[in-house]
Amino acid sequence: MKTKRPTSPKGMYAFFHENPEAADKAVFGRESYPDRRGFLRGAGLATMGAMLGAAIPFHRSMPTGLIPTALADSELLKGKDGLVLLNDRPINAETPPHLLDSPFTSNEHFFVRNNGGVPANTNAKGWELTIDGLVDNPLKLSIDDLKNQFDVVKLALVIECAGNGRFFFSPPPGGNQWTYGAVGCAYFTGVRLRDVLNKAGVKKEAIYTANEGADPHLSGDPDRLPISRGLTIEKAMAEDVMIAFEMNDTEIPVLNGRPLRLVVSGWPGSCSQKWLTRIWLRDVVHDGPKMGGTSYRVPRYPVAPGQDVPLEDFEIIERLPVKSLITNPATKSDVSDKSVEVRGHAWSGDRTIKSVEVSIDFGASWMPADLAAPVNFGAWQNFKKTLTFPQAGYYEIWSRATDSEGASQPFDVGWNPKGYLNNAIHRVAVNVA
Ligand SMILES: Nc1nc2c(c(=O)[nH]1)N[C@H]1C(S)=C(S)[C@@H](COP(=O)(O)O)O[C@H]1N2
Ligand SMILES: [Mo]
Repeated sequence: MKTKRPTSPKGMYAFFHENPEAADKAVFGRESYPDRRGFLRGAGLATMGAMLGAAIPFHRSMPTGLIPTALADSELLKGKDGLVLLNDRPINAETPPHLLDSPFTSNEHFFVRNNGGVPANTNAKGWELTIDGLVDNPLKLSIDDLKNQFDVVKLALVIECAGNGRFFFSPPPGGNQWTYGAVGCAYFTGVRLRDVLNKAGVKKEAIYTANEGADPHLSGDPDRLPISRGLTIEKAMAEDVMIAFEMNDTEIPVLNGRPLRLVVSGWPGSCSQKWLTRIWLRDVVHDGPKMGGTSYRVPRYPVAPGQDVPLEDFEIIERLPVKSLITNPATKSDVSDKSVEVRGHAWSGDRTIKSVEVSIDFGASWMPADLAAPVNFGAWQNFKKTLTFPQAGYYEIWSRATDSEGASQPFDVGWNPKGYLNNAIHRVAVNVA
């Protein structure tokens, strides 16, 4: 009997979780033996070994449903390096903090958050962007038109998923269990959204954009969009909001939206529509997929962990809060010297960072770190500080950023139903020898 990968909207991760035996059958072409459940033997093991290009000496201890990391990475995360796969359908993968240590994020290390599939055609040639709705002159623009008709700018911009840090909320909200690495700051080259909107002539009644991309819905229904988010006109006109066609001076990786995407620094990453095909100007708050319900929305008042909140009490997330990330040393690493250079980045939506402080005594005292100015508005700011430890032992290095409005990171963050906006102080554990 022929078995194949399931075509349900669920990925292998969800499938294995719910029904490991059926999942084994789908992947390895046979059922697990009832008495040897979880042990891969015979043809299944040989097939997997062939796919990996090597025998698996410890196959007896491989749990049912375990997808070898090497397979998952090579198949799904082409062009990416060292990311941790959180889901395969849709593809979601985050960057371990120590791989974000360079001042800006490389294409290989930039995280991936998809709500649907990846478009089959991502060729720049023939790509068309439509600007329509409440504009005086609807536009259809090729990527060459964008390059030829508007000022081309290059800016370092942060994209962060609003669910970054969801893993740490309790009770655990559903969704991708992002820890720290659903964030990156890369150089994007493109044109300012406001220049394009000004050329189209935004009518006075327009209050919101509706952004659309070419990615298919996981159901396969061509009439459904996996996600279509929008921006207030005010944010759409900000100087750092960009329609980008290059990332770090080369093509945008397919998984990050080749050949054209929005980059909306400081607001939820979901606003940065990938595979961008249309910007539609509307006189209502956009109501596309993932604009309503609990998607990218939080209660407008503090709630208790696990509390039920009526939908009408949710509001759309706009700017993201002040945050910092330690990228060196890696957590749980050994520090052999009594001193170490702490490095990291800090950012705050629509604001700049005024200071970053670090602590090695659980926040009893704080030391200012050296903080670089942003290379442009919308970029994160790098910080560093050489720390000396008084004696050997277990330490935590904490970082806390304060922004231009005086907001700083809390130790504990209020819970919300979907686990958004976790901007708690970053804590890294080290053993000083
Ligand atoms: N077309 C499209 N754009 C999208 C998404 C998507 O699923 N489809 N995901 C959004 C979300 S939720 C985030 S956090 C960012 C992530 O950008 P990245 O995958 O390049 O890191 O893309 C946004 N743009
Ligand atoms: Mo996101």
